[in-house]
Amino acid sequence: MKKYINNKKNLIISHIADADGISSALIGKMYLPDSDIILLEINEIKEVLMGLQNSHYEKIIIVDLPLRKDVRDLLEGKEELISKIAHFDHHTSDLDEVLPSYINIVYEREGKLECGATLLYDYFAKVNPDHPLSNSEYIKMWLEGVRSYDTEGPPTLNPIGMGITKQLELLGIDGYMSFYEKEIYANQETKVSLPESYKTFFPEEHIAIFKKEDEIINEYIAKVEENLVILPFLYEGKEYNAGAIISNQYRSVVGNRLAKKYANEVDFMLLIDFDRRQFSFRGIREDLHLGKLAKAIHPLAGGQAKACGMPIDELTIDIVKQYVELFELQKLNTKKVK
Ligand SMILES: [Mn+2]
Repeated sequence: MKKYINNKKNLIISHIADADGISSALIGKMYLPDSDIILLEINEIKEVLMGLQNSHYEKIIIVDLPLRKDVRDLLEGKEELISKIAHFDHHTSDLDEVLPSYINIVYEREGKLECGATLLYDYFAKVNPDHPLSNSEYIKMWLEGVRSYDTEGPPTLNPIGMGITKQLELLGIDGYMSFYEKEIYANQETKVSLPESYKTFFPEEHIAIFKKEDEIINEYIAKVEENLVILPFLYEGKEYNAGAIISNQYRSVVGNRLAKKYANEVDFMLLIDFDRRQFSFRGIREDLHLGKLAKAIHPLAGGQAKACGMPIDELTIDIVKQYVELFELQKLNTKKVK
């Protein structure tokens, strides 16, 4: 969790885990400068909201974060707190449930998948049509990159999205926010659509580092791949094979790349991240909704069809145990062969 608290009038709560959440926080801050910011993981929302009863905040914007059942239960009856909340989310895993009216999930519009940052920007641009940011072609292009990466997996279509995610890793959260804040103001007057080119959008020195980073990622993937274990999962009466690995970096790239590589052997990839105490599911199959599969295992799981997560806790620790057992077995067998 990362907090920027300065006794401001409003509060923006967003997702710490990726470029969508961080970009959303920046959009919020640029339209509502009088705001504190909290960036957090999905399982930290409850704790933060508990501390916000009777707070001085006038408006609480919650973006790119699903408000799962435990959070909704906590909010039940707390009308004053609820009345301050403006929620913008695109995660689909709770859509089968009966949701209270303060929950605002839009995952698709006009055939396009939305992300947290596009939803928040469209809202602010609509409410403030004359605001200079509302007509910024630069912002639209930047957010199209964020959207593409957040919702469409590794963007074959939008190289800007891929670069943005690398930039976030490169600059860190504060560096990313101050870089885009500066760029947005510098490009405010640009009225024509900039060319959607990787080369003109990013500073040259960033591109050079991205290339180096690509090499590092390739090495990283080759290393974690050695720990791949096939774990069976039962879901709706069918058995699915997960390609399980321990990995705490580059999770979307690692997950997607290995899901493609092992498409014949596994139905999806399962990344075990001990640092974040999270499992990440990544897949490429069209006929398997990983968000729903994960939800059948843990009520606090969630996400989309091809990318989702769930906590590592007492409900799911057996998966880790099973991974370790199979991993040891596999190691033993490889030794025997040798
Ligand atoms: Mn998102």
